This record gives sequence, C-alpha cells and structure tokens, in this order.
Amino acid sequence: ERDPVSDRVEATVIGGGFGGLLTGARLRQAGVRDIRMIDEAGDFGGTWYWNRYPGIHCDIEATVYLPLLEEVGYVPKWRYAPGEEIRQHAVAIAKRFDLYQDTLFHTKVTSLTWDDDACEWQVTTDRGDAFRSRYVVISSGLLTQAKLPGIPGIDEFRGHTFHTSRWDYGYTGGDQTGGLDGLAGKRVAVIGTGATGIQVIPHLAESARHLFVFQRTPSTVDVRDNRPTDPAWAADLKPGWQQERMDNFLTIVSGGHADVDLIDDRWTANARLQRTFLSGTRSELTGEELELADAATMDGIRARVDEVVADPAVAALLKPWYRYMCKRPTFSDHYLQAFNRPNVTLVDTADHGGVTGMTAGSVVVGDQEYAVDCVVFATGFEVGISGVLSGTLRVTGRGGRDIFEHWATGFRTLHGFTSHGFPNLFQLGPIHNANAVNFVHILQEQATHIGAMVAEARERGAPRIEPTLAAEDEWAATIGRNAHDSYAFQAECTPGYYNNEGRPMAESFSFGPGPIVFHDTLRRWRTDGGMEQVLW
Ligand code: NA7
Repeated sequence: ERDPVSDRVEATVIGGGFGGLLTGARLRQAGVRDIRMIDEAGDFGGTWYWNRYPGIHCDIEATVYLPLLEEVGYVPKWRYAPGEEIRQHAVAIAKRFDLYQDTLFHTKVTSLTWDDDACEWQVTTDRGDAFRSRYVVISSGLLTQAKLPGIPGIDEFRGHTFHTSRWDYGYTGGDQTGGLDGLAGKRVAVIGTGATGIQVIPHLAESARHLFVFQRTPSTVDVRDNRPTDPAWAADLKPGWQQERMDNFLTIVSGGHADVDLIDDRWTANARLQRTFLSGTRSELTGEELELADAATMDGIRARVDEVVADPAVAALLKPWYRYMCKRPTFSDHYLQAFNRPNVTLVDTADHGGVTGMTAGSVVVGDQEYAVDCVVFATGFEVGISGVLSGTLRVTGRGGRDIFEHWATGFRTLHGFTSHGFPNLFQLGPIHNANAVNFVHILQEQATHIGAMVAEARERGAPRIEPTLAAEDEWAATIGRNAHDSYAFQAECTPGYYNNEGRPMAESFSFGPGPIVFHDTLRRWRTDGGMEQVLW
C-alpha cells in the first residue's frame, strides 16, 4: 500500500507506446531516477499491444519506424516488420532503459492536480492510486478508441463479433501469421477496407468457408515487396545509420530534396513524384503538375487492380477513384489476389453510404441480406479523442484552473508541449506540433525536446518549466500564420483521420511548414536561450 502523501516519483509518463517509451528513455538519460510509466494495457507497446490481428505489419520500413535500434542493438528481421516484432522491440526498449520497475499497467490516470506550494502534480488513477510527481508527460496516443459504426440493428445480431484491435483468437484459432482454423465452417463478414482491412482480409479469405467483404471506399493498394533483411547489409552498417535513414525518409516524404533515396519504396517514390509533404505542406507544383503527378500514381494503382483481379466487374469496384492521399495509402501483395478466390464476395456499399443494417443472422445493404456467422469490424478508430481530449483525464492547473478553461478559445501551448498555468506538464502528439508519415520520428524529436528541458531544469535547480502567456500567444500566431488548405481535395473522401474528419485543414492545429522546419525551430530554441523563457 502506497502512502498518498509520501509516495512520490520524479516523473510520471502516461502511455507505454513509443511516445512514452522514448520519453522514458530520454528522461532516464537526463538523470531522472524514478519514472512511473502508466498504461491501460498489460504491457508496453501501445498500438502494437492492442492490435494483434492476423497479418498485422507496419507499412513504414522497419529501419526507420522502430525507434532506438542502435541504442537497443537490434536490426529488424524484415523490411516491413510484423506487429509482434514491433511489440517485442517496445518491450526491449523498456528493459534497456529500466522502465518496468515502477510501472502501473491496467491502470488509467483519472486526474492531475497541480500543487503550487510543493511544485508537483497530484496524480490519481481508476484503481485508487494517489501519488505525487514533479513532472508528468501525457503520451496517450492518437488512434486508441475502437470505432464501431452505428449500424441500425447491430445489437440484434446473434452471431459472433469483434473489432480488429481486440482480435478473438479463441474464436478464430491461429495466430498473427494466419491459420484461422476456427473459421473453417463459418460464413464471415468483414466491414472496412482501410489499412487494417487490407492486411487482415487475405487471412480471412484463406480460412473462412465464405468471406463477404463490405467496402465503402476502395483503398489505394500499392506494391508491398516485403523481404527479409540481408545479413551482409546489416553487418556493414556504420554507427549513426538509423538517424541517417530516418532523416532521409523524412526529408523525401516532406517534399524536400535528398541526393539519394535510402529507403526507395512506394512512399518515397510517390512523394518524389508529388513533391509534397504527405501530411500537409504546400507542394511547389502547380495545380496542373499536381494532377499529372496524381495520374501517374493513381493510374498505376488502378492498372494493377486490372492486372490482378480476374473479374472485371469486381476490379471496377476495387479501383480507387480519388486523388492520391485522399485516403491513407495501403500496401499489399495478397489483398487484391483474395478476390480471385471462389469463397470471397466483394459487397460494395458506397451507394448506401456503408452497411445499412444488421439482423439476428445477417448484414444488410439496401434490400440485400447477407447471412453470416461472424462479423469482424475493421472500422478503425475514433479520431482525436485520447489523452486530455478524451475528457476522462481531468487536468487542474495553478489556482484550480481546468485545462479546458485555459483552452476555451483554442489550444494555447508553447511548441505543443507545455501550457501556462500547468507547469512541468508535457504533451506528445500533433497539437501545435508537426505531423509526418512516420509519426515515430516526430515522437522521437518530442521526447528529445522534453528530455532536454527536464535536464536543464534539474541542472539549474529550477522547480518549474512553464511558458509565459506571451510565449503561448506568439506560438499560436505562428501556427495560425502558417495554416493552409493544400489538402482541401481530401474533402471528397469520407471523413477520417486523413482529412481532419472532413473539416478544413486550415482549422487543424498542426505546424504548417512541416516537421523539418519544426525540428529545426526546436533545436534553435534550445541552443539560443529558449530555455531561459520557461524555467522558473
Ligand atoms: P480506417 O483507416 O479508419 O478504416 C476504417 C474502414 O472502415 C474504412 O474502410 C471505412 O470506410 C470503413 N467503415 C467505417 N464505417 C463504416 C460503415 N458504417 N460502413 C462501411 N464501412 C465503414 O481504420 P484502419 O483500422 O484500417 O486503419 C487505422 C489507421 O491507424 C491505420 O491507417 C494506421 O496508420 C493507424 P471509408 O473509407 O470511411 O469509406
């Protein structure tokens, strides 16, 4: 039993995914001894803890996605790593930086209350924990809450259902590599053909007696070309190799110029063609040039559908009609092939705006009923409701002020990390911060920045890290000045996390000039006396 008054740690990190782990590692390197990691999951890994569906892989090359490879001493086994390899790497980072010792798993933080006299946060959890912490970091993820579509009749269904992020191997049998023998006699429906659907559908197709794929929008399915890492290549890597690859990838997918393309895959090839930051920076190309670049990319994607899919009517339905990046691009060398199997039926729901209903034993689209035993929801995640924004974590700053009071007219932060009146509280994520295809790269820079601020505060014996109101105003103005709508065309797609849920991009809160400029801004701030403005 911990004493709520005397139980005290130096740092609390909410979230055990890569953001939390990277920050934990940097805090450790800054000399912080007691770090309490907290997560609702039963272990580290974040997304890769929860998502264990068959076929799960990361779509970004493992050498740039898996963080701290050199520090942990690991080279990924595959070019695109399977989920389990990534999850185990998260565990390896936690072990390497000794982050298990004080961790609370299966635990959710419910409130953070600032005690200005003691200069520390009071933390409470849903399991009755109460303790104090000098620093608190919130890194609770972007896409964490499974989304179930509000399909009329969903509660009537008497068969088996589950969401892909909570895969039921007890029902399906098999594992992440497939072999779902439990589905052998079953008629299975899968709803959703996003990045998850594309990976899981080939395995369902192989195992189910019959598979109905309910599609609302066809995905952009590009070549995957996965292969094992060449041991000779790995043996030849020189220190600093990972950062070099990460920087090279970030430069190219941000529309910048690099003499070589070290990753050279479909992300970088398409980015070089579009010469635009894949998450929002303005392209240098004219409208007409952009249309040509788009045709070069998307015509190739559509031609591949015709090459692979035997039935022309099915092929027509599988072709993405929208512009590149309207939907999150996906990659597979097995997905389109699945539609050539006699036990797979593609059901297009676009004319009805999606699946229209469910009954005790079927999925309904318009006046058609499809009798099934099991429904797999590959319907994605609620956008933008985690951490503070979920409303389940109450944050009370100096003078009893709620963080939403402080943000009543919009986010107020310095560089997205800290807010006035909420000392020693740091947030990771895209608010007022940069965004990128490889979000782990962004998290790495954020963790470095937080680690540097804490190191400096400790060195100088400053009890508080906190921006002034003027610094917040200045940063908000910078965000506003740089907001733009270069992805307005994404409005033609169904709302999702790629098009800001259908809201204009200008209303979004990311740093417009993109991650390279953002990281440079942070670095200069650190070396040019920025720290002076936040240490008290
Ligand atoms: P996504 O990319 O949000 O995909 C969800 C899919 O579910 C998508 O195909 C949706 O169609 C479909 N959907 C959602 N609601 C419905 C209804 N009511 N009827 C039919 N179809 C529906 O989630 P993923 O899990 O695939 O990917 C998650 C991302 O997280 C992934 O990209 C990683 O980068 C991280 P829509 O396209 O909206 O028409």
